[in-house]
Amino acid sequence: MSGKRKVPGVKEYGGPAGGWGALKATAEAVRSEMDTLQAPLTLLRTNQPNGFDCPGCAWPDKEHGSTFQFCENGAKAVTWEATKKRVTPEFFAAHSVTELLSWHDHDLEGIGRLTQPMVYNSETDHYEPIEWQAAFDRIGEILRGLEPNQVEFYTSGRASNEAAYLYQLFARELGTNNFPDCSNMCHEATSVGLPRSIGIGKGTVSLDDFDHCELILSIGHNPGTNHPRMMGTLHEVSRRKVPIMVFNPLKERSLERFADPQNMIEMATYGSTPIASSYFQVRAGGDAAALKGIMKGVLQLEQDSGGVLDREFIDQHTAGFEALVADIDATQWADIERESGLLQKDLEMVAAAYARSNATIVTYGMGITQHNKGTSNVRLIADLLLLKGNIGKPGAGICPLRGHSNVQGNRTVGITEKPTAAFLEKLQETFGFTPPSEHGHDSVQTMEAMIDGSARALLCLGGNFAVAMPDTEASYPAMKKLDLGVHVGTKLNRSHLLTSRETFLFPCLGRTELDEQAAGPQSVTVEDSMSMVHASAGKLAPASDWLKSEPAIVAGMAKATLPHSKVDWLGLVEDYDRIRDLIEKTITGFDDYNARIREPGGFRMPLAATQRIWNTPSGKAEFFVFDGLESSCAVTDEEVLRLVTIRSHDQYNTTIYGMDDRYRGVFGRRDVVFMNAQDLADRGLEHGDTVDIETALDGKTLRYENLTAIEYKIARGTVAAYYPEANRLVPLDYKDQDSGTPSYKSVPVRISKSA
Ligand SMILES: Nc1nc2c(c(=O)[nH]1)N[C@H]1C(S)=C(S)[C@@H](COP(=O)(O)OP(=O)(O)OC[C@H]3O[C@@H](n4cnc5c(=O)[nH]c(N)nc54)[C@H](O)[C@@H]3O)O[C@H]1N2
Ligand SMILES: Nc1nc2c(c(=O)[nH]1)N[C@H]1C(S)=C(S)[C@@H](COP(=O)(O)OP(=O)(O)OC[C@H]3O[C@@H](n4cnc5c(=O)[nH]c(N)nc54)[C@H](O)[C@@H]3O)O[C@H]1N2
Ligand SMILES: [Mo]
Repeated sequence: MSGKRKVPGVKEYGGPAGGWGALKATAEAVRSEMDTLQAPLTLLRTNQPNGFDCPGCAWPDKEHGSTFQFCENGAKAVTWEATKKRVTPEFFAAHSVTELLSWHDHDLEGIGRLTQPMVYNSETDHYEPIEWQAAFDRIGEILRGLEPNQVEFYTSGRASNEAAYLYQLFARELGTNNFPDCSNMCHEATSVGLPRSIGIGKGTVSLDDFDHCELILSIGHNPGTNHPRMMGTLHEVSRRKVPIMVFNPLKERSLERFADPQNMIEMATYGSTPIASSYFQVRAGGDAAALKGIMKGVLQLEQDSGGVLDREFIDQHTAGFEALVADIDATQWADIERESGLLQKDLEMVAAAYARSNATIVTYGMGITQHNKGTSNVRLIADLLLLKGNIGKPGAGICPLRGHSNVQGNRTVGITEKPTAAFLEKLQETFGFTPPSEHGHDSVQTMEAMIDGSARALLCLGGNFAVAMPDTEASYPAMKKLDLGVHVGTKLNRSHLLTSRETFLFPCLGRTELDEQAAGPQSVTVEDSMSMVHASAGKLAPASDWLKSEPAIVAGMAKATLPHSKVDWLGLVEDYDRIRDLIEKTITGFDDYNARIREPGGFRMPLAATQRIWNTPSGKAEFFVFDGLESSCAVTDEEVLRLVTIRSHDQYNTTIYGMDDRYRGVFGRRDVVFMNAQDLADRGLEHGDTVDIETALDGKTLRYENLTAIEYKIARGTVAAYYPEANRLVPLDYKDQDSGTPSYKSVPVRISKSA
């Protein structure tokens, strides 16, 4: 940020990521949210064998928490939930819903934990307390009056396996597969793309592989903020002198330099460790071209000197190699350079490193999936790995960084709008009702059905659906058209205030809290990014005596809705072992579920591809030909930029912990757009100017006005603004056609000085 003028709240950050700044931020999170006596013990129980799973992210734990792993953003997630602040009925009596809608998202969640079940009274415009049973009965009455497919069952990926399993059972017994979930906005491209390439929709690496890899390609993720415990791993890898090559349009500090708070010497000397050995500022949406460039370089090296490809693996285990080679041969360097924004010589350098490495891991996140061609991006990563047999080999593999702490587990236990016939048969066999086989709605389809009026009820097991979804101008009013809204949550958010004709707000236990049922204290289970399933048990006294667990709330609604149900809902909630027995019966991979989660660290779900068993139609790993170079839509107009929407360091998705983004040098504000110096100059703009952004797509033009443009180290042609505010600029139908994932990372926009 060499900007000539001073811009309020914008100041270059010179230090490494992590370090003392991270410790200071943790202390601040504890001070502002928690009882200082309780905090240290609670934080120490994070990710410990008898403790709870951190609600922060889905990165696994080394030997499942034999030592305490410090993590600033994990601490923020824990203290935010374990806060001493409370939202009481008196609070709702004092503030109307209309008034609360004018509050900032940070302040809404900041008032504390929800404490009692509430119902919206449209005459007074206030939320009022209601008894649990009365609420369940009324919900049952409304749902019975609707067609099953008029009801949408949203899940945000924090729900436990047990809660999610009961939830899908409820929906399917009611008669719908409408399961919009946060995964539809996140790693759906992985869930759709990877099975086509390697036969499973999950990553293939385990933490051990990072101890043996010889190269890491890190594409489109920001671990210092979003998977901070991964920084410990990258730090170790870097100290082993293993190259880490980063592809990201923004210079992210944690990928440049990191001081590990666990490392006493680094802390004492204010030292740090470089993370990226090379940093490539790819254009947003330019990854497909970059990946093709790397493959072109690899194939050239094979031609020049041989011995680069794993021929034996390709012959024995893959299909479609020749077609891939033909496509890469036909792709011209000039086109690759134009679309990726990177140079041939740089991509050839990556290819050479890849050719030399005997074990490569590719890690990736939202920079790959949230594009028009997100599924193709994922498959191109698989192509690159398959060329050298880097799947099912120690130290190698594909590593999608999942989002919510149990988003992967939710999918495993049946939260999907496209269930397999085998799973539905198992449900029928086990429970004796006929589940619907017709596919249901994903998140975008749900919002479309809400907008056109065909959806009448939305149940939300966590999350902040309307705010997380694209096109705010359309999504907010759509919430208000429903007959019924039900929100199960820990904290108040905007979706709760976009009230339907009847709206219920249910406070639930969080991960940190003791869950006491008839059979005693309960554990729930979760699955991390590396398919490890383990138990999680909170110890804190619940935020209020009224709270119910998520399984209990789901069971309460189901029982009240389905008078002739085949499921013993309340019996299941008495002892979660009974829910796990049913999961074991109906889903493969959970053998001895109850016994195995009692082992510290839990167990790993079966991952066929790691054994080089390919559950694809051909029985082989399939190379994929992407005929094109664009991950995004083609932009030919020089004026048009690509907008990526990103997370600050002080937020968890739609939860805004604070207004700073320390590593990017933004403090006390979020109304900024990051721009390349040349892109500013080309528009006659300067660092600090007030600008308007508008979409450059056919159809409705979406606008976001009065942002401050700031000069940043970002690829030319790419601009960035914060999610969720920038969702007003993402059209709902602008999405990956294969997976339905909204293209949150590549919206064509124009930027001009505000009038
Ligand atoms: N503290 C914290 N932790 C979180 C979350 C949080 O909000 N806060 N969210 C959780 C969830 S649900 C998720 S899904 C994950 C998200 O974790 P990430 O995947 O890291 O998510 P983002 O911050 O959206 O953006 C990722 C990075 O992609 C880069 N990028 C954008 N466009 C492109 C592109 O076209 N190509 C490439 N190569 N890079 C690009 C951005 O510059 C940014 O650095 O984190 C999880 N963990
Ligand atoms: N523009 C843009 N939009 C995006 C993205 C982006 O990168 N750019 N990312 C997308 C991604 S990857 C995702 S995953 C979605 C996230 O979408 P969601 O998962 O819907 O959103 P969150 O902000 O994680 O949900 C926050 C709320 O969850 C509730 N909550 C917290 N803990 C618990 C709990 O233990 N139980 C229950 N029941 N509720 C709880 C609280 O009430 C809190 O207000 O957003 C998507 N939207
Ligand atoms: Mo996510």
